[in-house]
Amino acid sequence: MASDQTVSSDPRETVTTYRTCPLCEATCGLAIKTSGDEVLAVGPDHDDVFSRGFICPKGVSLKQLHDDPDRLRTPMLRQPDGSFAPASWDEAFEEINRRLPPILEAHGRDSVGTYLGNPAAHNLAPVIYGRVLLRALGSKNIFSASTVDQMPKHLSAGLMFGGPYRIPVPDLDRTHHLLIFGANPLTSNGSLMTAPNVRGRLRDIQSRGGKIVVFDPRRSRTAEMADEHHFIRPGTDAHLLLALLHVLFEEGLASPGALANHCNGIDEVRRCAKVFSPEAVAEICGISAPEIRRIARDLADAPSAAVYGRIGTCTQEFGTVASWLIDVVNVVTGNLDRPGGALFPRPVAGGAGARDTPGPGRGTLFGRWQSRVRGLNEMLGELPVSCLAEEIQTPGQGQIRALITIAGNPALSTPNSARVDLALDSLEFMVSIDIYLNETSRHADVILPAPSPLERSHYDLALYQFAVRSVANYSPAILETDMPAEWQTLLRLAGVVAGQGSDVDIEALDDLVAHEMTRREAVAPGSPIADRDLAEIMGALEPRVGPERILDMLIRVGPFGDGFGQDPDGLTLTTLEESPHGVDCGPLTSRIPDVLITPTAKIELAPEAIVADVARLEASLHRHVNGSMVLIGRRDLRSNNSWMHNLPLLVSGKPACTAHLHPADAKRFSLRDGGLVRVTSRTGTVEVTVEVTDSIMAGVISIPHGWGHDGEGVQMAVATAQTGANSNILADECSVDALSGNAILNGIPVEIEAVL
Ligand SMILES: Nc1nc2c(c(=O)[nH]1)N[C@H]1C(S)=C(S)[C@@H](COP(=O)(O)OP(=O)(O)OC[C@H]3O[C@@H](n4cnc5c(=O)[nH]c(N)nc54)[C@H](O)[C@@H]3O)O[C@H]1N2
Ligand SMILES: Nc1nc2c(c(=O)[nH]1)N[C@H]1C(S)=C(S)[C@@H](COP(=O)(O)OP(=O)(O)OC[C@H]3O[C@@H](n4cnc5c(=O)[nH]c(N)nc54)[C@H](O)[C@@H]3O)O[C@H]1N2
Ligand code: SF4
Ligand SMILES: [Mo]
Repeated sequence: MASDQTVSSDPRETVTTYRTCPLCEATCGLAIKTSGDEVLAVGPDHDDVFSRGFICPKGVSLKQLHDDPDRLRTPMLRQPDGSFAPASWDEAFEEINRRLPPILEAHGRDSVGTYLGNPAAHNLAPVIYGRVLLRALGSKNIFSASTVDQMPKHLSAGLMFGGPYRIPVPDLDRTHHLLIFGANPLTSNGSLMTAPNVRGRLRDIQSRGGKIVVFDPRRSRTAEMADEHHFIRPGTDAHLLLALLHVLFEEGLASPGALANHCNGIDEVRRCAKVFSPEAVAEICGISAPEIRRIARDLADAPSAAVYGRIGTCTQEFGTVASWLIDVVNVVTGNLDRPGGALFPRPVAGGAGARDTPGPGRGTLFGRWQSRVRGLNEMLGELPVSCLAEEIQTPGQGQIRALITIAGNPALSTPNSARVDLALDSLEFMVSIDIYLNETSRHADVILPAPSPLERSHYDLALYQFAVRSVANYSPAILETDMPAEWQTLLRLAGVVAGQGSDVDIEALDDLVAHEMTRREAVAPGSPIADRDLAEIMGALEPRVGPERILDMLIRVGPFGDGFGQDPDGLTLTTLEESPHGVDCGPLTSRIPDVLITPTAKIELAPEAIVADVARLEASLHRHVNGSMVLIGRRDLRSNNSWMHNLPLLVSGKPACTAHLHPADAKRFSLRDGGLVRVTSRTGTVEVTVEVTDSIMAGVISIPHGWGHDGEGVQMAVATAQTGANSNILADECSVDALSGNAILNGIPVEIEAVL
């Protein structure tokens, strides 16, 4: 153990350990005080190299999460009368092995679907071993939270830069001008932009004379601290971004500089922007033409600038086009790939993805297969979760008859959740790997729990891929458990679906996985171990097993790694184990052209598929702006999608699930503050308490997602007692972003009326 951790052999003595918070993308350093197996307190790690003492209330709540009596400690088996009873791990796996393989045998691999939820991205086990399970299963019916989240960004980055994970992030710590579209990092703590303490980092922009401009239909906490906030009508970011490009081209302000040599398609972009003059979009966006022109000029004048967009730009009607245009504006203003602009991250354990390789790559393939019922395209090996219910409910070859959910709550978090709920109920068999008996897992036949965050090791393999600096922080488990680790559960399940029975040799399977992943790294372009003997490399990783072995390998072949002896000063997992506050490998640096892996080795500024979708955007210019209402979401600092509402610390005080409405709309619909509003969309109706506020645009109603824990059988006493409704009853599974299949969760047409 590292020198500055307090160690003690007396179990009653207080011990402080440092670890990274796994709850959101900010990767804050926590200091955890324990005595024996009791958690005394969770506070900030002031010496964390990245967060330097910043944390939010969710981090503090890890103690309550660990202690939560409703958190599952043993597998749960459905009984003949429909109730659940605790079971041993062997019993649980025997039941799975009795029920799942016959379905696969009778109906083929596609008859078993999988849904991976958000916490799976914050957890080494599913990030590494989830893939193993999916490969063993071999089903096309793979779904995840990505298609209610960021798939449009993967698609645009894949087409522009060649790799779906080559997503530029704003260089927060050096930029002079930050344009934020549809993100509220002061509340969300940042997304596709890993940066703890966004407030501090934004303040620093202001104190070095820079400016922050926010476009949001709500005056969010981020908008409040910004230098400028523009209310924008939901779903019109692409219109505005094209208008900004229009001005940049028209006024001769486009200045890609050296990037011009690395781009195809700038003229095509110019053509696309032609009809989107500020005058043409002003009414649609709700921002005046002179303002749009000024915003474009300010952007061009800034010494450095970055445009950044998130949930509001992805989960909307023109998600892919808007996500694309954000990077196009960064290129056209010369800000992509330069300090102070938007840079490609360089993750420490990034493996091949973090390496620069000259010359062309293979690019990214999408749409290799389609969903059975609606014909929506595959992206990154998965299908849009908006199709999940219909794939369960529609009979025929390839129908989903059984489902595995891993750290996901689609019954609350995905569109038309009333239908999802019915669909889950109709499955022949369902397994949930989950820490709660909640809206989704209540439909399962077997629930397999996972250790608490303090009982497992942690490294943000996924989120560091979007970090604004190259940092690395590894946290060992600090408390013991007799539960199997989640990676072992995933491998055991992989054994079952591979037909190897309920008690596969986990160690042997893990050896295979580690061997295969290392082999793949060895043959990847530019690999530092290309000429090495694989057996020797595997030997160097001993005696590590499980996620640690693979993590060590990824760090060592990564851009800062020791290359298995090639650079004695390079990083290994051991270095990180000796650095409980993390290792900082510095700010991001330029990576173009060698980061590009498109077939042309250039930035494809005008990918054909996306340019074709601009026609749909053009058609929308002729829509009338009428008096109808649209629904958007919002996030609350003390909430985390649907799953942390059982922690008293996070739900005390004023209810979070309210409907924000502008005073003019309240008057128009005879609604009063504190009264109930009935909100109806094509898919359903909810009733929510009204909060009248001028922080929201007229014509827009905002309800946060993830609430409504009153379902029968949900075993979350605190959450169930909270008021609130499930806003995804209103989200329409039939309307998706045309290109990516991503759900539209913002800008949903609704009707509202007072509940009398
Ligand atoms: N209307 C609307 N809907 C949205 C959004 C929106 O903005 N508006 N946002 C979308 C976004 S961005 C996302 S990411 C999704 C999130 O939706 P999901 O990915 O489905 O995630 P959650 O709803 O947070 O549910 C997480 C589940 O993981 C379980 N869990 C927590 N920790 C662990 C663990 O360590 N191991 C295991 N096995 N399970 C664990 C929890 O108990 C819970 O069941 O929601 C989406 N839904
Ligand atoms: N506290 C907290 N933190 C979280 C989460 C959480 O649930 N709670 N969830 C985590 C997850 S999974 C994710 S993906 C991230 C998301 O991170 P963010 O994207 O930063 O989070 P949101 O708060 O959803 O911000 C989206 C903003 O877009 C606005 N908006 C809605 N529609 C539009 C539109 O059409 N155009 C524009 N320009 N704006 C629009 C909304 O008003 C909102 O302020 O947060 C992560 N962090
Ligand atoms: S901001 Fe995110 S990472 Fe930091 S303490 Fe809060 S939940 Fe944890
Ligand atoms: Mo998300």
